[in-house]
Amino acid sequence: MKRALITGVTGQDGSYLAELLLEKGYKVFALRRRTSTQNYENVENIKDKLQWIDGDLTDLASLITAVQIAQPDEVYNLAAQSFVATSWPQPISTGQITALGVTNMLEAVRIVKPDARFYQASSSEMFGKVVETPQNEKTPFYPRSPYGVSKVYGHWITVNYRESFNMFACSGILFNHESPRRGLEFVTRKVTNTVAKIKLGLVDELRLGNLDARRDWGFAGDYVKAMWLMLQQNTPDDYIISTGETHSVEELVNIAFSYVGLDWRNYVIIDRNLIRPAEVDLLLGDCTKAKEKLAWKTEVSFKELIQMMVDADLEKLKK
Ligand code: NAP
Ligand code: F7E
Repeated sequence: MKRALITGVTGQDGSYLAELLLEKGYKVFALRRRTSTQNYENVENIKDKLQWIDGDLTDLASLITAVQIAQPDEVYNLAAQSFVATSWPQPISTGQITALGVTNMLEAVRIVKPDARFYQASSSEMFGKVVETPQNEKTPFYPRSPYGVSKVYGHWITVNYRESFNMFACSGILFNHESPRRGLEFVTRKVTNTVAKIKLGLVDELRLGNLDARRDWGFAGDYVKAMWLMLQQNTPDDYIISTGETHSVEELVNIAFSYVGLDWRNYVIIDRNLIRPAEVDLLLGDCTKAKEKLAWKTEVSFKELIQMMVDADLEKLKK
């Protein structure tokens, strides 16, 4: 039985990845940080099948202990302060978790179980003010937020541990991916959740920032399969994971409102407080390498994804 340690299991990706690894017969160890109110919403169905270990990405001692307990064959480092907008008011804690936290996790693995395979959750936010379109594994980074800067550090320290210590360390550069388990403050879920509330007569407006921003949005369930595939290869490497399509926030809004028979123009209000200090205007990924080397592909279209999320929010709210 293979053993995996996942950080960030209570988040969107961690919950899908844990399900995938359990299905594959892994023993799954889940790092959980202490919070006043524990939130297991995303892992309710598998909570009792996971081996929980208390720890925090900013606490190296806890990570060393976690690796000692788990003795993992594979480590998936998904934990992060992942909300870009929060990284401006909290740049230091974002750096401590999302940047230095990666070194802490790599050190724990290097010290206790250096032959474990390591996955780092890197991000298309590293491309920021893009220098070319589409973006591929060789596109230079130009991050636009403290979050993006932190992810660039996490990416390069992962590459550096691979080159310095010969560790099997991979960096997955994932473009935006969403699902009914997405946090409520990210734009897709904010839109689908509010559309469902409007449809049910619970609220009558949706406040948004920049409708012109464009993202390459895919389905999280498809993307965690790529994480696993990266760690099954003969050699460690870095891969772009994306759909190869880009859509604006306005298109997202239009699809969600139209799906429930409403015109978005009657409900959306532009709130200048939601405009970011520096924006990432356009992301579009070229995942040719992942398609060819990992035989990975995305299975859910953008429209299907948004409709799936609206349906799930309607169902949750009706309950
Ligand atoms: P998410 O839903 O925000 O989940 C983040 C997870 O990290 C949560 O389980 C959270 O635990 C945990 N965490 C936060 N701070 C921690 C700390 N100090 N110690 C231990 N755990 C901590 O994120 P996601 O969307 O699943 O994304 C997973 C990873 O991929 C993140 O690293 C993110 O930056 C990266 N990424 C995401 C996307 C995307 O589009 N989703 C794209 C590229 C890269 P609590 O429950 O305690 O808060
Ligand atoms: O914003 C615009 C906003 O917060 C998308 C994280 O998972 O993906 C995510 O980061 C776009 C931005 O995601 C609102 O300005 C307009 O241009 O959903 P988001 P993100 O910043 O792209 C990357 C790949 C990650 O790695 C991150 O961890 O939508 N936007 N109006 C809005 N965004 C939000 N949140 N709320 C609005 O009201």
